[in-house]
Amino acid sequence: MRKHTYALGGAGLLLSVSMLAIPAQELTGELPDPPEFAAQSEPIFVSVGDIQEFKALPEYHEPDWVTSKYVDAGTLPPVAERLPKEPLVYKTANMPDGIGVYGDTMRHVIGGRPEGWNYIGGQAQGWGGIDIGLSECLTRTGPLFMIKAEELEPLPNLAKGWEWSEDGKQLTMHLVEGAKWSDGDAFDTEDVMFYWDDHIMDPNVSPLNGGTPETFGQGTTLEAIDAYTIKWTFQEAFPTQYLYAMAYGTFCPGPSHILKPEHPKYSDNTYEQYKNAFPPEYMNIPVMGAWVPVEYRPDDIIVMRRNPYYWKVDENGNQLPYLNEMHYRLSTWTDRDVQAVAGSGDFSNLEQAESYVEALRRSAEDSAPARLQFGARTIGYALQMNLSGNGWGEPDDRAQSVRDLNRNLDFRKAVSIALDRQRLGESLVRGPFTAIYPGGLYAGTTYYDKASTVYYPFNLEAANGLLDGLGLADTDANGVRNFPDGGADVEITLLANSDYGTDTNLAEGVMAQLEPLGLRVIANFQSGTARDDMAAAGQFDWQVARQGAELVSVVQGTAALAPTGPRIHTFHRANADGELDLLPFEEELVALVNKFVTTSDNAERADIMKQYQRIFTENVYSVGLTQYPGALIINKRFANIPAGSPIMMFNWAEDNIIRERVFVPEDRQGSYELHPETLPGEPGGAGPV
Ligand code: BQZ
Repeated sequence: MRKHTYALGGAGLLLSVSMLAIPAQELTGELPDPPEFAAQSEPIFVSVGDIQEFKALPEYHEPDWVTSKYVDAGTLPPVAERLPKEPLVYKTANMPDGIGVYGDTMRHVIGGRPEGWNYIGGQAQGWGGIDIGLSECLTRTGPLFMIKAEELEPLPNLAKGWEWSEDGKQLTMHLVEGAKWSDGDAFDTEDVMFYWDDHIMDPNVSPLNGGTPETFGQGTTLEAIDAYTIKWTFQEAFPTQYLYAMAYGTFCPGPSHILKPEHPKYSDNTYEQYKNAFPPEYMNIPVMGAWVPVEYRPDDIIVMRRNPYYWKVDENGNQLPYLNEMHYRLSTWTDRDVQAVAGSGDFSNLEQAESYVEALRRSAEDSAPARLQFGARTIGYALQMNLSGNGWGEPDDRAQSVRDLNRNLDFRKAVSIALDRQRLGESLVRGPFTAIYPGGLYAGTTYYDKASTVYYPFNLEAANGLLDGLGLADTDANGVRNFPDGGADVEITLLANSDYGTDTNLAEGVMAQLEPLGLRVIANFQSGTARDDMAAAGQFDWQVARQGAELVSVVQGTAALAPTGPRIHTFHRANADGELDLLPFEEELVALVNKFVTTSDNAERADIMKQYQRIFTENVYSVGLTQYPGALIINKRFANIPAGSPIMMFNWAEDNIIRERVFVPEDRQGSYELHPETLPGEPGGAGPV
C-alpha cells in the first residue's frame, strides 16, 4: 500500500499562493441584511436597583408545612435563623405578576446526562438549567437583558457589594454575611478561596465552563481579608470587565466542607478520583441554589426539592423559591421542545430551527398549553478550524497537514465562499428566521457594526481557484484534491454534537457543499460530553459549533473572544508545553480584547469592537454558517416570567427568567410534586426527608 504523504511543500506553497491569489477586494460583497422578524418581544428596561437589594426585613415566612413538619419538630431552625443578616430581596415592582404563592413544580426535559455533582472539579450535570440552578456565583448576569444599556453592570449576588481602590487596581468584595449552604453549613471566604486556590489556580483542574487564570486577567491575585471579605488585585486599572467573569459559569464556588476532603491537596486521591468523587447517585449535595437534588433515576429523571436555607426572599419576607420542586427528565433536546409545546413539559429554549414551524403552529392554537416568546437573533453557528500548528490535541501527520491548511487565509476564504449560507439556513427552516452570517459579532447585537463586517459571498468558482493556487490538485483524479507532490487526498474530520439535529444538519450541509470544492469532509458526530471533551482537548480538524454568549454580548466571556490565554479559546489553545502559536492577526485580536477589558469608555469600546469585527471577518477567523432567533417556550400556568427574556444573551433563559421568583397561581397549580412536603436530607443520604 503506497505510504501517503501529506507534505504541503512549506515555503514553496506560500510563495505560489501570493502570486496566484485573487485580490481580496474582488472576493468581498455587500452583506444582505437579516430578514425582518416582527415576532421578537421587547424587555422592559430598568436599573439594577429596580430588581433587587440586600436588607433585613421585619419578618420572614416559609411554606406552612415547613414550619409544622420541621421547625416545630425541632429538626430545622426557624426561618429567620436560616436566612443571612441581610437576604437578597427581590422588589415587587419588578416582578411582572407581583408577590407569588408557594407550590407546584417546573418540569424540565433535557438532552444531557449528569456525570456527577462536582461542578468546580469539572463534571457536567446534564445542562438544561441544572448547573445554572444549583450554582450561585459572585455576581449574576442572566437578567441583564432587562438593564438599561447605559447602566449595564453585573448584578450583586453572593458578592452583595464591592468597592474599587483609588488606583483601580484592587477590588474589595463583601459576601452575603450569614448565607448558608443547603445543609446549613456557613458560606464564607473558605469556599471562595478553595475555588480560587485549588481549582482556578491549579492547572490539574478544569472547572466546568472553563474558568482559567486568564479569565480574570494575567497576574490577578485574590485573598481573603476575613470570613466575609475578599480582595482582588489586578495588573490593570479598573478592569470592570472581570465582574462579568465572576458570574455564571466561571466563579460559582462549591461546598468546600464536602469537596475539600476529596481534593488531592488534602487527600491521597488522584485528580481523576477527586473529579468523580460525587457521582449522580450521591444525593443532597449541598448547594447555594434554590433546589437540591434528592432523587436520580438513570436515563429517567433528576428530582430536586426546595433548599430550606435559600438566602433570597420577596418584599413580604417570604423565603424563596416559590416552586417546591424541579424535575429534569433525561431525554433529548428535541423532545424538550415537543414536550413543552404539548404541555407534558413546562420549559424549553427553542433553539433547533428544524422545530420552529411545528412549535409555532401548535402554540398558535387557543388551547395550546404553552406560549412562545421570541428574542433577538442570538443563536449562531460557525465552522471553526483548529488553528493550532504546534501540537494541541496531538495531531497525526494527516491532521497536522490540515492544521497547516487551516492556518492559511486563502484556504479559509476558499471554504467560506464555497458555502452557500442561504441554502444552509433554508435547509434548517424556511421563512424569516435564519440570516446570512459571515462570522464574528452578530447583526442586531450591541457592539455589531455592519460597515466593519467583511463579507465574502458564495462563489464556488473563485473558491476552486484559491485551492488551485495552493497547489491542492486532484492528482489521482478521484474527485478529491490531493496534498502537493502526489500527496494523499485532503481528508478533514468534522466534529459536531449529535445531541442536536441542527448541529448535525449543518455539518452534513457543509460536507455536501464542499464536495464540489474537492475536499472530503468526514463526519465525527459525538454526543454532548464526549463532544465537549474532544473540543476542549483539541481533538478536531474542524467543528460545527453553536457559539456562546461572548459573540452576543461581548461583555460576557470577553476573554474568550481571542486566545488571551493558553486554555481559554475554543479553537486555538496551547500545546502540552503551554506554547500558543498565534497568527499575526490573532495577536491583534488578543491586543484588542485585552484593551477592551481595561477600557470603560463606551465610545472607545465600540471602536475597539469595530476593529475586532473587521480583523475577524477579513481573516475568516471562523466561518459563519447561520444566525437565527431563539424562543422561550413556557407553560402558561407560570407567572413572573420577564417580558422579552431571550433564551441566550448574557446567559441562558434558565438564568434570565430568575426561576426562584417564578410561581403558579394557586388555582392553576398542578399536582406534579413527586415528593410533596419533603426537604433535602443529609449530604450523601438516601434522598428527601
Ligand atoms: C441551555 C443550556 C443551559 C453547553 C449546553 C449544551 C452543552 C454545552 C451548552 C441550552 C444546553 C441547552 O446547552 O442546549 O438550551 O438549556 O444547556 O446550560 O449544549 O453540551 O457544553 O455549553 O450551554
